[in-house]
Amino acid sequence: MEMTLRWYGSKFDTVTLQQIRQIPGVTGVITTLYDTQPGELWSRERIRALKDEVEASGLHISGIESVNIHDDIKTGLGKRDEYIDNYIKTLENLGQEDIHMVCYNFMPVFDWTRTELARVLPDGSTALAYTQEAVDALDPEKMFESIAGDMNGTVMPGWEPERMARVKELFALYKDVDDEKLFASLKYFLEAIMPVCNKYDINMAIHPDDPAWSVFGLPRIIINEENILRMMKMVDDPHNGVTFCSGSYGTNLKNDLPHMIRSLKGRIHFAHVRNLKFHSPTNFEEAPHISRCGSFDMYEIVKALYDIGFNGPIRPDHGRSIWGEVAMPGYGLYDRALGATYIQGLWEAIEKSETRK
Ligand SMILES: [Mn+2]
Repeated sequence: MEMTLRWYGSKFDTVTLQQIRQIPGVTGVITTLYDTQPGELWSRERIRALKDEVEASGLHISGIESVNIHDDIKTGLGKRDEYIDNYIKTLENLGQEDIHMVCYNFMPVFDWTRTELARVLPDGSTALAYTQEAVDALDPEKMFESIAGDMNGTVMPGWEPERMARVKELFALYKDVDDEKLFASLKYFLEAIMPVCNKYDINMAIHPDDPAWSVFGLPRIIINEENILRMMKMVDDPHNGVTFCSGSYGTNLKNDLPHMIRSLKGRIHFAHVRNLKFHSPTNFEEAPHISRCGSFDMYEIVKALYDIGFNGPIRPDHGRSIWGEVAMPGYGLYDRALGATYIQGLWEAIEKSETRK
């Protein structure tokens, strides 16, 4: 595995490449062209400039999170072929710049969903949190307004104001889209991009839906082992793989995370490792990474990744806001840096106990 950190680019991130470079063991960043819109073609020049900037700091680009998918591709409507064509050209440009891992998601309308961006924990830190009761009480069109005030002046991925201004229109677009239709659209998309992925050895890593169930009546398919194995089988190519995000699959306590990791051997191209603390099955917050602070056995999760020979980029996921840092919720420096060293500690212990027998 390679330890990485997500970075949104110097124009958008409060964390600098120089700071990331000083986190022990972190050698790469997972980044994106944050100001591009879904469906837009990424030029080779812009990718090259981003790469040069990252490399000047002594780091490198370990993968892209994300190249977002246009809604026409997800719904199978409108200009989907044109947008897929742009996606293929973007992958080609990334491949030519020696970038070989692309994370994306296939969630309708809303990206990940939280109901609080700054729940105060007993130690005084704040964390992102979710309660189903709060979602059920909310008009989906008001979802954006209800959290916009907590973004610390940043723009959060999936919650761009331009997108949220169209939320009514987006709901109408997905009116006739159910799970089967979404699976069919995903298959169509994957079949179209696999040739370019094979040509440039680009691993596609779909991010799970978060939370891993339907919200506001919208279909969600990347939620459990059964569905993800269906997806692997329907386009059976090693480049069609997943981002294993423990915090997203883990929102559903029925998901056995270490078991899922083992069943996806060879198809996990990227790992997000984080912990959640549950107060009830539908009320949880994003806990510090270490096992004792949350509900997951992080040792078992990292051990499963080790056991399947996972060798892709791994990153700590959302962190709490601690030590007075003001940053994009979930994406401050300090708690993620603690997560990165903790995960590496687990990995070293597992590796040594396995190889010194
Ligand atoms: Mn994730």
